[in-house]
Amino acid sequence: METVRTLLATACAGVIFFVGSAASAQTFGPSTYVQTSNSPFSVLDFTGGYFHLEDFEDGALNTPGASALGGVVAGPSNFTDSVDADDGFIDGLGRNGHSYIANGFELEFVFSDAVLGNYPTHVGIVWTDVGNTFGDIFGVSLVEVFAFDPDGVTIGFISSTVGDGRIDGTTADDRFFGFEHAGGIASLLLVMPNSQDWEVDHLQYGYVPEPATLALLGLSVVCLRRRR
Ligand SMILES: [Ca+2]
Ligand SMILES: [Ca+2]
Ligand SMILES: [Ca+2]
Ligand SMILES: [Ca+2]
Repeated sequence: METVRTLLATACAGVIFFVGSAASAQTFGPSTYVQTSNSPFSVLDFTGGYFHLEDFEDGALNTPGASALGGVVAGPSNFTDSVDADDGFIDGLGRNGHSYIANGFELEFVFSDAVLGNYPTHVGIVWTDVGNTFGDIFGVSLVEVFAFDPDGVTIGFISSTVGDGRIDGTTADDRFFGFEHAGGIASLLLVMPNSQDWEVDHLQYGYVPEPATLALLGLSVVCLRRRR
């Protein structure tokens, strides 16, 4: 019994330490993306949670629990840079699909835990075009992606050079950026210092209930009871 008590006391001290320490997100990409199966999230099991993918092909951002600060759905047109497969053909072009165009230096996607039940543990986006860059090489430029937790703390950051020197819907340069964070991701901020007409597509977000988290919650309850 004494051994059990010692083990439990050690475990409880560990729980308090773990719960009190901020964790950073795991990052994914930038990686090539011409169709949904290129997503690193496509191999994950979201059973018991949820997964939503917005490809904008119905002309609207309307998947559950996601909204945007800035930007608008665009396409089809000779300059639309949708994910390649969205128009039915993987042919190096996304002109006949729909994308989401920034219309500014920043674009933020925000997730609602009230609608979703839980903040997503996985969030990703495909950067499809950098637009008319200035003070830089035409159609090639630095992009920045930030992930924030429910407290507004930055938990992940990826920056990379994206673009193929064209703005007319070519897809070889399209890149996936993603984050995984067990504590939840409340928003995704995209920043382009050198362009205002850049495009993204395939906003995707999911929640995986983690057995480790559930076990930790159970242990936390035991610890709280012991402290009373
Ligand atoms: Ca839609
Ligand atoms: Ca295509
Ligand atoms: Ca699309
Ligand atoms: Ca492109």
